[in-house]
Amino acid sequence: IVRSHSGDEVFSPTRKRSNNIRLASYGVEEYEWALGWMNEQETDETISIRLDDSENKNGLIKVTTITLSRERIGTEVLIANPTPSAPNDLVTLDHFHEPTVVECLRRRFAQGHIYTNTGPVLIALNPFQNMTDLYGEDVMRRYWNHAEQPALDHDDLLPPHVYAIADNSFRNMMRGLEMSVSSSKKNTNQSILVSGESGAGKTVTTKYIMKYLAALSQRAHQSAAGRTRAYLNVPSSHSSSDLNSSFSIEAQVLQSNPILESFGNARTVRNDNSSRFGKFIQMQFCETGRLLGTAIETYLLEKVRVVHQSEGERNYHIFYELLSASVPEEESVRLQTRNRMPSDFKLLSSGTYVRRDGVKDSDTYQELQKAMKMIGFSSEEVSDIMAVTAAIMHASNTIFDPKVDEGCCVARDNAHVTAACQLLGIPIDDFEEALCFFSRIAGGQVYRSPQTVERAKKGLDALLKATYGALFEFLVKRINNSICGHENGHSSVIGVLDIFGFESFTTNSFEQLCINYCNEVLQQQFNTFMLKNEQAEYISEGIDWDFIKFPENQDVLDLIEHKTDGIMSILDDMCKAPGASDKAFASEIIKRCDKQSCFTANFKDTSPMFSIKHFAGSVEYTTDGFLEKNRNELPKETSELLRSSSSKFVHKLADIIVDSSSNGNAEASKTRTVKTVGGFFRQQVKDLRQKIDATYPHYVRCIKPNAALVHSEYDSAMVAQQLRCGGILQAVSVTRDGFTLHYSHEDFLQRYQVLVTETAGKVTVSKQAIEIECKKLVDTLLARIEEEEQYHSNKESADDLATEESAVDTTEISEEVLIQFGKT
Ligand code: AOV
Ligand code: MG
Repeated sequence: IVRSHSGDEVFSPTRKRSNNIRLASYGVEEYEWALGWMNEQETDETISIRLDDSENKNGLIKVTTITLSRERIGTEVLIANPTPSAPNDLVTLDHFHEPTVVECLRRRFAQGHIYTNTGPVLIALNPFQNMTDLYGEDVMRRYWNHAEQPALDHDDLLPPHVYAIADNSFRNMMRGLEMSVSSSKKNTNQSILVSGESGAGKTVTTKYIMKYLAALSQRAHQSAAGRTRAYLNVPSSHSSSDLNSSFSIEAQVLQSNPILESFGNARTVRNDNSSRFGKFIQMQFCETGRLLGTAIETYLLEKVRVVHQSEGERNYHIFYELLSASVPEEESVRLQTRNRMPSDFKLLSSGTYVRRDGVKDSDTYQELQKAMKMIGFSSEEVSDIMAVTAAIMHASNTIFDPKVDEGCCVARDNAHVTAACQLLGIPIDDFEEALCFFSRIAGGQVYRSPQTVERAKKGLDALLKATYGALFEFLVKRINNSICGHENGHSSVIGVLDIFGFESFTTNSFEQLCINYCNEVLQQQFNTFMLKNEQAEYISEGIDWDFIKFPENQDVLDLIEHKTDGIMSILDDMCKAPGASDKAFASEIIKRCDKQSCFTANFKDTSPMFSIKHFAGSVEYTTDGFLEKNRNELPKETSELLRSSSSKFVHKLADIIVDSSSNGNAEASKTRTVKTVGGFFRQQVKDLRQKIDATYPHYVRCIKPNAALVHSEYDSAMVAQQLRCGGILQAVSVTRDGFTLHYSHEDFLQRYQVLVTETAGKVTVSKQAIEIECKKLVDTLLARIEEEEQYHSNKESADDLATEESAVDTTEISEEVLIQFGKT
């Protein structure tokens, strides 16, 4: 790209590219590519580049001129796109490589465009500021009008948006449903897979998708009443209140969010409203496009947060909400939390009490109450739920006094313990017995032994975590009971996935292994769909095509999930072995996995570690705590304690605990074979993959532009890391060089025949005949495009024509179509 004053604009590496991706060290690294200009006075062998320092916030790079051999072009020097270039779809870039994508996204971000298409993937940059104008009902309307009345709107190309993705999935589903009337084979289910790291905007994006789909459903309902098909030509004269008529199924589905967020979200270092669980929301639609219900599946709630939070983090929002000013006096009296502060409770004593994002706990408390009502929780249920939550808070303040001889007892002069026992409906003596003693059966005899203070504290933590986990599981089931459509009553599903992104911290444990395993599975799905299948199809169609290499991660998946020699199976075996330890587990995996190329073992400071080379970078895991975390055991005494409660609700929670625990009773074990946390999660991930494979997927990659969570900063290195982690660039290369649209001859004719008057109306049946028709159609279209281009070039040369109304801007469509057809 020749810039008249200073030569070509190029990207040049400022230093050697590092392969070591550490998501935890945001902002530390400087992006290794810088923008520069190629000077005109270059020789045959060398080029000289003037580096631009405007990108460097620290002012480290001064204006410098470097001279490089010409051979470096393509590796160390990459040609950039013209400066104003920041297209809606990166597929259309002249020069396509990582730095140019990073640069385009930066330009778009600076202009307030947070959404960018890259072929079929929508990139969403977190704006870290309120973008009310971007999501209003008028904007929704523009998107569905555009899709429904393309003939009227064709000069108004809408920018990329999460609404467009939602709209597209809905229309794909409806088109599929229509076609499935004639052929039962068509798959109508869709999925929208939202990914990205913590704080990138997945949950916010998911909520906008749900909101848009709910609004489309309302439209379908209204138009069905008017005997018009929803997704066809419907006049858009809805008032804003139409979109939110309370207690409709649409409104109820949206209200599941505040409940899940109060109980499942917390402030972390990276995000003030971080979801500490994954979710797959399956919205079920009938053939008219009306929402019938929604089934929510959740994954891996982070239970340890209930008893421990790192510095600068909070416990789950609900605890602070229960202490906020919005709680009515009689309620706080009942819960014995009146005039209490977060600092009064051990489980909230991390020292961080407020949210930085300005959201008030008193407001979210009110939203939660409203949501529970709308979903249909009875006032008794709400009061039971709040009682257990408050009991968990009170119980965390239990103090164990050591006894003179042996063991310990619960300090009785503690109002919190009394409150906890009252709210849980258990006598304080039983509470003490369950935590301060344990029983063993030997030789048919029951032996009762005292516990140390240390062990009693551990038992209490286990009780609090298990109870909270069961409460969360109860809430999900309860919400599903209300909003889930009937099993066979729905025609199609749009699944929206909001799940934890790849994680790599300074210390990584069992949770990170599970999360990263899930990401490997999703990455494989993405690779397979975007790259493998796509290219396999070109080859089977006999198209001349250079196969693009893409990262295969089956070896990593085998390493983790192999039935006998995978890390997870070895862990499960070790959990069953009596007296096994984390160290023994480490030795075993080293023995059995060491030969695998993506595995490295290393003992560091006596703590056994192993590294896995994930698709997004190497992660080092420490095996400390793996066995305990995977076992998910709750001492029998504590589950029996909850069973002895006078509250029916607490019994329900005890049942949930027993059912999900690995040492559950024989009855429960029969119904579920997988009992360890890892085993259960593996099964869930497998089911998820199967569900996704049975859908047409749409992808949204959320990207966090900076670590400071501010709207004004764009950290190129951080954005590049996230692009690499998502494998986006390889995928885009395929779509850029490949075919974005796939039609069977028949569908192609059906869709485009109308554009060519001479052939319109003809019905052709044989494959050969269809092929002939398609060829004719393509030729005619190409001729028309050429005519149009001619018109445009004439137009450009004639100044007075430039402002003419009739100059419809179809250049962009024409080029795209031309490229497609040209290739065909
Ligand atoms: P996450 O879901 O990806 O993180 P969130 O969706 O919770 O991230 O987004 C984090 C914060 O970024 C939100 O609370 C908003 O303040 C802001 N944000 C994100 N998207 C937008 C948007 N489109 N418009 C305005 N603000 C936005 V995690 O659940 O931590 O993995 O675990
Ligand atoms: Mg989230």
